[in-house]
Amino acid sequence: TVQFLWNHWLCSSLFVCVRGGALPEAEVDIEVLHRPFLCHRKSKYGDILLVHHEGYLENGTMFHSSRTHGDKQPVWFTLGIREVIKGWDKGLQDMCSGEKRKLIIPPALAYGKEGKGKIPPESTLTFIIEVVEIRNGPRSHESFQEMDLNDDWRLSKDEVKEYLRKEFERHGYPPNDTLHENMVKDIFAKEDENKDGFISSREFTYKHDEL
Ligand SMILES: *[C@@H]1O[C@H](CO)[C@@H](O)[C@H](O)[C@H]1NC(C)=O
Ligand SMILES: *[C@@H]1O[C@H](CO)[C@@H](O)[C@H](O)[C@H]1NC(C)=O
Ligand SMILES: [Ca+2]
Ligand SMILES: [Ca+2]
Repeated sequence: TVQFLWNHWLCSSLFVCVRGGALPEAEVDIEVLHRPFLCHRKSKYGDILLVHHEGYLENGTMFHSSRTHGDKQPVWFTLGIREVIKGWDKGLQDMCSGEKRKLIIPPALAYGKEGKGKIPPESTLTFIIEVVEIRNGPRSHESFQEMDLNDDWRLSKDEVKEYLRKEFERHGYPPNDTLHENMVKDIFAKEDENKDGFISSREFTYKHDEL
């Protein structure tokens, strides 16, 4: 994060970012196949999305379908943090819950020169993706407010622990005090930058920049 922020600052202050370079960024071709009439919120960087997806190679062969492969369940991922291929991060913004899109993703935003598993090198991929649910990501302002039980704009260790307990419950895991204690220690080691024993809203949300 520090490295990133440093680079970021450097880029903006020099007005030129070397990494931005001369090459135009590859684009995702987006086609909206279905958009629900009611849309309470749209997906944005940092949100957690639950999606069903089917992926196709250039010759039309389906290489994956969440509806028929594995446990046949839709999958959760966080938008915009490279948890998935870049093409998804770019192509799944501003979506409503229930919306369905077709994305055509060039290799540079998918598996590139190497390919992966069934996906040959330099493949342009087509995905049909349906968003089943959208939730506040761990870095959202909403999440912070939800975690800050006493509204003092900082997270205590107890508040973070309580949050972990609830998250475990929500995902169907039994709470585990030892594990939560350890996680809280890890979290504070990384997030409590000024070591005052609290995660301030600034310490919490600043990492948005990483997205
Ligand atoms: C489509 O391409 C993949 C990967 O190159 C190959 O394995 C598969 O046999 C091809 N399918 C057809 C129908 O040509
Ligand atoms: C709780 O977490 C600790 C530390 O990760 C682990 O060793 C232990 O087996 C867990 N207990 C239960 C009941 O899952
Ligand atoms: Ca608090
Ligand atoms: Ca702090």
